[in-house]
Amino acid sequence: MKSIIVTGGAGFIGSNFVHWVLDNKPDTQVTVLDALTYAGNRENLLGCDEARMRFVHGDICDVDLVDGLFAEADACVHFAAESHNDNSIADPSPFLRTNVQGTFTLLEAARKHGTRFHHISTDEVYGDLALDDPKRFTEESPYRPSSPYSSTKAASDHLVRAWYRTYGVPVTLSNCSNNYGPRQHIEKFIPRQITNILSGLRPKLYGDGRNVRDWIHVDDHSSAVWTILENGALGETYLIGADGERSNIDVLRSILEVMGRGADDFDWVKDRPGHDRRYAIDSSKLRRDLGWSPEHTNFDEGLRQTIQWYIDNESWWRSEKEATEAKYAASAQ
Ligand code: NAD
Ligand code: TDX
Repeated sequence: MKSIIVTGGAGFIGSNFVHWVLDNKPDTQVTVLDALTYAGNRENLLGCDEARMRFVHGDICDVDLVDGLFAEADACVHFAAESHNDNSIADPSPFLRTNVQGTFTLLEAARKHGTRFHHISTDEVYGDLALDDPKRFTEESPYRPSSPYSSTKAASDHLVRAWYRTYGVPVTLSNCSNNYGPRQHIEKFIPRQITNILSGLRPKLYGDGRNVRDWIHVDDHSSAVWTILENGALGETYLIGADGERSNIDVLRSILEVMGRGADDFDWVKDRPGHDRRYAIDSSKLRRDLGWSPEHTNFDEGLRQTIQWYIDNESWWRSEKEATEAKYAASAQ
């Protein structure tokens, strides 16, 4: 992989992936294609070796721009998306455009140029599990998305699979669990609570707080994606996860403890409509077939480092805080 396009490379996971590639794969050139929506930040790419990273400010729905970039690249790793469930409930329309129409635009370019295409998706396409269910999601789990966000991600997965089966586009897909780490937008659960505490606001917990998410450090997501890009079987889906199931209230109490606050120093707020109860990933296919394993499996340590990153980088998030909280206040969350 000498030359790759990374869509959404100025967002949370995409930018961490770009840094990971530049640090670990010295022969690879990266072209970032990103529209810099509210979730994208050019600063996320500061420190990248500019001789090996080109930034293109543009939209994945722009057919001519996408065509030109695909004409020159060996592969595309497609992270760009509208990614936040709560936003998708308030206004689904940009999710349809970017997640569905945008993925279609990229697939058509991959078809024309025969470009290797890796699609980044989410465990949320499989719906949710009961808290007491011993099962975890596998590649065979039925699609059962609950939210406008996850249904558009499911739609994009189906497009990618169809472009493989019908046109033979050389694709792979991965569906990953909840990521945490530096540079995650402060609308998301962990950074929202950290930056609330740093702003003198009380953290906010939805519903009964018992919903479970399966946390993975963003650098483990990056290493898994690279492994699939290099060695994955074409047409195949791989689930990515690191056995990190935790209830939201447990995660919040860990944040409160590390930040020196009391265990009950938070507010219970209105639940998310359609709120998925539990996600849990069985990643044995990826581990068995491709030999991948996660490195950052100490969640408490990863959480401490993440909290420290938000303390050290207040200028990165401060200007977004008021507007983000105003959006939540409008839905009593
Ligand atoms: P993010 O919201 O932080 O970043 C998305 C990026 O895409 C931003 O830089 C934004 O500017 C860009 N973008 C949005 N619309 C665009 C468009 N039309 N054209 C070009 N660029 C556009 O998202 P994230 O959390 O980093 O998620 C990245 C990918 O990973 C998404 O596909 C998401 O579904 C998937 N995913 C996320 C998680 C998670 O825990 N965050 C878990 C599994 C899968
Ligand atoms: O303030 C909050 N309080 C709260 O209790 C927020 C923002 C969230 N929550 C809950 C909702 C979820 O159960 O925390 C959990 C995590 O919420 P999010 O960070 O919004 O993540 P989630 O909805 O689980 O989706 C994430 O993981 C899968 C990503 O945002 C998706 O892009 C990814 O596909």
